[in-house]
Amino acid sequence: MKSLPKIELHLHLEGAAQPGFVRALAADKHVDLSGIFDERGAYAYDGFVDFLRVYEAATSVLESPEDYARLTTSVLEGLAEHGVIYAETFVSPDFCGGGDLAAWRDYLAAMQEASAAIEAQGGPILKGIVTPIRHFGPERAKAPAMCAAETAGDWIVGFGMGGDENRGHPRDFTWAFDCAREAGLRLTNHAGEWRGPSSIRESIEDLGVERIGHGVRAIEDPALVDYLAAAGIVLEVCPGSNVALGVYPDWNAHPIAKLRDAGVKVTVSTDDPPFFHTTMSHEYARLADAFGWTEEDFAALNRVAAEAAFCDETTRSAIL
Ligand code: ES4
Ligand code: ZN
Repeated sequence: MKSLPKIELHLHLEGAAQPGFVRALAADKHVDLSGIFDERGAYAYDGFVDFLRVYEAATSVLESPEDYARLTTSVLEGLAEHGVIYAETFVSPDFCGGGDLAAWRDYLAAMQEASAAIEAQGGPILKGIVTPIRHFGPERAKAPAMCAAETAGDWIVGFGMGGDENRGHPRDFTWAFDCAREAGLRLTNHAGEWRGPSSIRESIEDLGVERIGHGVRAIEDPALVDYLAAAGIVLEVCPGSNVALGVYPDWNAHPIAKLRDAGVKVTVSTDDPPFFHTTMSHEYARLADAFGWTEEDFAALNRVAAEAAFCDETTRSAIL
């Protein structure tokens, strides 16, 4: 599975930091992060809201553009080991400079340089999606939207909200999404993971997104499944994340195969791989076990992902 070429569209940059990477930074800075690891050194959390807390604690040791450059390099080296040729990563000005545009530009330059260096060596291509954090509230989503609008271009290609889906409604964030759209950014939103079909419908109707982060609970509404298929809305499905966080009890119960077979454009990603003890090769292997997917299925999956990628056409033709 490792050698098959793979495209992933839903990867949180800090969420891809290996525990060892975070522990090394914490040791350098004399920060005590022992509370977020278990006895074997893995991230330890209890459920989604606690996951977000541990995630933010781990992120707290990433304090400078240099730290993000090191993180970007380390993440891309890990992706290369699993055959990933192209990835889109969620990055937040909330974590990179606290929403300040000048600071964000420095963080962005560091990530972009690290990514260009890896790409120049024949490694994976990386693009960024600016993410506001839903549980920080609609007011705090405005700064990331303005940072995104100001830095939209070859590397920042999209805008997509993460965080706690149970807080508020997509429509609370229309200002931020309108700002990003007007700057030419492509849009996605986390929906249909912790809330049901209405959350997906609201993301499409109220925010105008063309992709949905997760979206798997569309399966609870057959009319919505038909609509997603007809409209060509793309789902960034993260099955290992869903199983690890208990959205579904096991891989066999996951709806990805049913969604695909109903004509919905599904793609596969890892979300926050070390938190969920997964990699892209692991996702492919579990999909092969659970649903009998073959190399042909994975090639088709990657074509859908390449078509749905937010990059420009030159990059798309390089990954198709
Ligand atoms: C998330 Cl804000 C954030 N970070 C990482 N993973 C996530 N999943 C949902 N929101
Ligand atoms: Zn996510």
